[in-house]
Amino acid sequence: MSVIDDLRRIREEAQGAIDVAQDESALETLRVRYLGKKGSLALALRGMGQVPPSERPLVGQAVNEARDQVEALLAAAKSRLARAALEAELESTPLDVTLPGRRTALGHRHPLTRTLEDIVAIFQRLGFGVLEGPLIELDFYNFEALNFPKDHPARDMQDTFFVEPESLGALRGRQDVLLRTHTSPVQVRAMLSRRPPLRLIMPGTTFRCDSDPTHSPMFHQVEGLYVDQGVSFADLKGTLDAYAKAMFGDRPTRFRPSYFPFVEPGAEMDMACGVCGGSGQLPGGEPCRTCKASGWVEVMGAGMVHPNVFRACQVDAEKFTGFAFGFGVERIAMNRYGIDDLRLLFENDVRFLEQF
Ligand code: 2NL
Repeated sequence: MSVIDDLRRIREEAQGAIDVAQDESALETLRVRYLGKKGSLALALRGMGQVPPSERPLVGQAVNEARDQVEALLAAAKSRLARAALEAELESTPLDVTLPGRRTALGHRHPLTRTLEDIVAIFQRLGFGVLEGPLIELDFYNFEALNFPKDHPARDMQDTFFVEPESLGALRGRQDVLLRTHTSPVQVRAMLSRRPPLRLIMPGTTFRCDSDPTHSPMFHQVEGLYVDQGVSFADLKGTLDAYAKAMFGDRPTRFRPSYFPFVEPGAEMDMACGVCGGSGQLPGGEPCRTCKASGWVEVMGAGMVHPNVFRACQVDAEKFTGFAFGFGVERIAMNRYGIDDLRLLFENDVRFLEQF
């Protein structure tokens, strides 16, 4: 029976070839040669035409058996090769599992960011939301709406970065585009776009023409605003005292009269000096340099929102009152981390930053 003979010959030949195959691609070539659509077994099946019908089931069964056997040989060879490859790798590249791992260098947040996040968290606990706004502003939001007189020195090119009218694209030619000098324009935008009650802090980057060991042309501020019916100076004192105690520890605060065009009355909040404990003197008896022997350090400026500001921001000054405050973030971070030159904060020298 020639088909059966063919099948045996094919199987024997396949076994010989599979036994000596050296890699998986050789096995694949053999699989195609014997089991493929145009392979030896397929060819043998064509001989079925000559097989008498009565013997066809028997021959069919023999073809199936031959196919199963070749498949089994291929599978066995494949796992033999995989095992051999693994053993070869284990012998050639010894792996020392006792070696300590390589530590990944972890970065950390910038000291200024950490300070800012702590401030924000405290005001959030006191019920304030957080709002941000554009860094490039219009004179209206940065000065006009905040009751700055037309000839106020802050509006001078000496103090404020104006954006070149040639570089303004759609706003080309305008003389009133500037880098915000404080975060107050965000509060103006908040009052114009929302209705009271407003209880918001506005952290962010601000810009002034100033550069020396204590001034950077780019710096950061947090301002806050609380507008509702019946907000009083007592609310201002209680809120800001609670912030100062949460941020700096349980120390006395005091409020002194001060002037800002956007508030009336205006005040400066001081806190007992953390270095001399408020005495103005160091243990040795020499005067405390941190508070210039006064026993107090400035924490922030604040005041009741000026009626002119409410008018410009379309808040009904007959119905609503509000307090606002503002302070710089760099000075707090420098104090906290003992940094003596503000510019170090912005040089991004890793040798400096990794100390915190
Ligand atoms: C300071 C003092 C202050 C404000 C900021 C403010 C904003 C609006 C209305 C009223 Cl829209 N006031 N902000 C008020 C008082 C003081 O900042 O020394 N900042 C560094």
